[in-house]
Amino acid sequence: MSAPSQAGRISTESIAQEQPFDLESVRRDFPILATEIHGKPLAYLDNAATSQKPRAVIDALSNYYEHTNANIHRGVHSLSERATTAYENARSRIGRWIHTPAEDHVIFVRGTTEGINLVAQSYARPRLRAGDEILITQMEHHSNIVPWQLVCQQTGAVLRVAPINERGDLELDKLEAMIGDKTKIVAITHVSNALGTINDVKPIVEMAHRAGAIVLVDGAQAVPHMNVNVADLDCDFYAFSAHKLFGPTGVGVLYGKAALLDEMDPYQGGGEMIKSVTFDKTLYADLPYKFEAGTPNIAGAIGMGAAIEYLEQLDFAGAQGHEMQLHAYMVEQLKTVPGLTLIGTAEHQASVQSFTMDCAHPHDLGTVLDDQGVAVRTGHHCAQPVLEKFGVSATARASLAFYNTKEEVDQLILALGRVIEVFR
Ligand code: 7TS
Repeated sequence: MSAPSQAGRISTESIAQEQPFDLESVRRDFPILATEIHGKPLAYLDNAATSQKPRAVIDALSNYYEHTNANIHRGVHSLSERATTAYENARSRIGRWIHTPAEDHVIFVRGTTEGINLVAQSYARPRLRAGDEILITQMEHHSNIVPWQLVCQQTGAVLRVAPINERGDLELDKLEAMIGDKTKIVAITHVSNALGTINDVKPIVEMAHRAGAIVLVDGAQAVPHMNVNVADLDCDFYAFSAHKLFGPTGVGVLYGKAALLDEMDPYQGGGEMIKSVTFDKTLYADLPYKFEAGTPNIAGAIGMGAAIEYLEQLDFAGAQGHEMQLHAYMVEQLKTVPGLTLIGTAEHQASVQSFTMDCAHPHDLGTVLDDQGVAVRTGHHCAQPVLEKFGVSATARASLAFYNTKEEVDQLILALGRVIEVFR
């Protein structure tokens, strides 16, 4: 990861004392990292798919079910009040972590995918007209392509795609030239899951706003690697998932500006999101509840809050520094492997590296790596268009977190040597 980290975090009394980054002790916080696979120590290098969970998150989930479980925002009984407080505290903690301006909102959703679909259906669908344009980039995950294609089918709007160069960098001048009067929405990933490219989102937000368009940022791959500051980015929506941020699956967040959310109709109807209901008319609840129909993933939200609390007490800058160094080391080592081609060599890259080998299909390579205890993702990474740009249908992808070690990278490189022995 080589982009400058964004503005520092605000501190509040509830933030625990930060400890200097200590890799060995951090690893002990993640029980799964001690696992063996096929008799070898696990080298978990598939963090872009999902990250591992610290003990603090696992405990928060089981504590919730053991001591607090009740439905929220409903009962006057004590457990319900405790559950509601824990859920709302998690929301506030997440908001502080991403620097949500006081007037704006953090909405709990199932994850990045649901956050983007919410904006597509609640913001875009009622507003777009035939010929309006939605601008995305060539490096998007399917989650930031398909919801917009659906809206285009529903409204007659047109999906436009800003190109990337051979390294995997956005061609900013071309993107800028594509933003015009017809552009209503720019939806862009902060960090590419297939290439690791870190996009400089702020100037793109400025360009879009100058043209009167709103901006949604897909932050799924950014939040684990940098301090995101939505106030500074000035984006209109920012979506991310807890499970890539050391939290549980099935929960995530859509940040949105109040002025837009206020004007949007809900994405789903049901309990929890109303002020009053008659058969003639329903009045919706205030933000953010208007967008949280039904019983939410209460435990998940609390677990997501616990993940952020864990990150708050970590020396996150130290963790980032370690991860950046390890990424640089991994890339240098991968370059020494005969017949290996790096896919994605952008100037600013998060610790995600795709590659192919001339002797083996990525799936076969992944199987040999697994035999050696090394977990990487192989396939199209739900980003088929970007792989097509590089002329491949699949890659292997090693993606790091701050708990990974030099020894694990060495284990990957040795395992790639084994791939060569098996397939050459
Ligand atoms: N956007 C990006 C950039 C992603 O990397 C992913 C998941 C998503 C959206 C969707 O997130 P979800 O939590 O709603 O599923 N990416 C990956 C990946 O790279 N490997 O597995 C999932």
